[in-house]
Amino acid sequence: MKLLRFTAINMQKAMADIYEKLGPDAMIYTSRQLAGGSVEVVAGLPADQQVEADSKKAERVESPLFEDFSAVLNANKNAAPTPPEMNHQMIERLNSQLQLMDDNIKKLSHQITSRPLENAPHFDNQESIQRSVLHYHLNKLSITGQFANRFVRDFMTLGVSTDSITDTAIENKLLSYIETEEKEFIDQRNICALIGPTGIGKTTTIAKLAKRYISRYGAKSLGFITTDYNDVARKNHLRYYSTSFDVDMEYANTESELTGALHALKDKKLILIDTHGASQRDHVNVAKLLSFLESQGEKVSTYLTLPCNVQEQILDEVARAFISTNLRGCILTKQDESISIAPAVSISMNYKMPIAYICTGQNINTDIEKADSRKIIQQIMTESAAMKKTAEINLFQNVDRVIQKMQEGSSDRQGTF
Ligand SMILES: Nc1nc2c(ncn2[C@@H]2O[C@H](COP(=O)(O)OP(=O)(O)OP(=O)(O)O)[C@@H](O)[C@H]2O)c(=O)[nH]1
Ligand SMILES: [Mg+2]
Repeated sequence: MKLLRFTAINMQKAMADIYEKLGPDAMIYTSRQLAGGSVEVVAGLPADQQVEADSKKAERVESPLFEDFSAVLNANKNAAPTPPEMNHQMIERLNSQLQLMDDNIKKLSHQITSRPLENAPHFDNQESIQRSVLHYHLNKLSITGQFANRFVRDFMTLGVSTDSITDTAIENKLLSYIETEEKEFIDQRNICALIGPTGIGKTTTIAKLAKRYISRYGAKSLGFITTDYNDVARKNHLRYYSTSFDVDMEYANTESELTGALHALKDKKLILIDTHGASQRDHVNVAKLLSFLESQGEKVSTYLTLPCNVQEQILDEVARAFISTNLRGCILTKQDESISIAPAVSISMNYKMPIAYICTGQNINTDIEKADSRKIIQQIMTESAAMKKTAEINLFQNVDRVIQKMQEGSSDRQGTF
């Protein structure tokens, strides 16, 4: 067999040269990078094929190792034994290289095992399994965000076994996080403002709260304040409710106007303040609104309105933006338009905002209820079961579709035979 050495600027070029010179049966014996970036490849053809050396692109291998090796191969067509001294040299070299590699591997593995990796999580296998099981259970309940991490951290400190991580254990633990208001705020002397982004149901909820209040105490001791000056000129829904419920209403857009409005309504038992919606990303407007409400000191309690039909990350943004010294809790709206209330409930738990009410539709007479922790948990569980069912139905429908397609395909093929 003739061995040829090819040098080229890169491996692709070398391969092209080899292919051109030796054809598709070429066999590569060695390749190496040369100083300067070019490559050297030693290739040849099986002994029964002829090679014409091209001095430009390829040259006979001069190195003793390959000369001898080539000679050995040539002389060795019928598997004759290699010359013993050459064989010995090669084996010696290979052995010493293997020994060197073995030593290096040992050194590396010692370095890895003897030094703790920086920032590596330090929990044993059992603990990481428990964390995964907990996240799996929470995920089924649509609890996935920051609250899920907090829950898992807290749960792990109880030192439970993997077997004791059951739906019931999680349900009980969740129950200890959900805060709801013990007494309805409309049943006490109060000045409450609803805050949050636009279109999330603040005005509608105020109408619902007013209806609830009036059915218990009448309209006389109830007052409204609206901050929405722009809306007054067009069509203010609160003005409409104030007229139709016969509730006194004031406008306030500055701190001094708010002081005046509160003074005008000082004899009312409950004052509900409807604020204009401000995007959670409009920090200037939100800050203005919050300091406007905080200007009255402790007098005004604010409730963040959180729609249930919005992603948890967005609700998290909303909660972060609207946190203020006056924040007493939250009201969940649009539950009827959500798949699960878990994201909104998670935000309330994460930011420690007791849930006061849950709104379940557009009907101002019926679609509001006082929040109840047990009911909330039950609802999260029911929604999770419903989601599982829907997922199963979808899966079966998809399987049916695939089977149908396969049957159609096989009957098509039968038709062509
Ligand atoms: N399905 C459903 N719709 C609701 C609910 N609450 C409010 N809505 C509807 O949501 C829309 C917006 O409600 P608004 O009360 O005007 O919202 P807002 O927060 O006052 O909006 P801005 O004043 O523009 O900031 C209206 O069509 C309401 O009928 C609810 O619980 N469920
Ligand atoms: Mg409104």
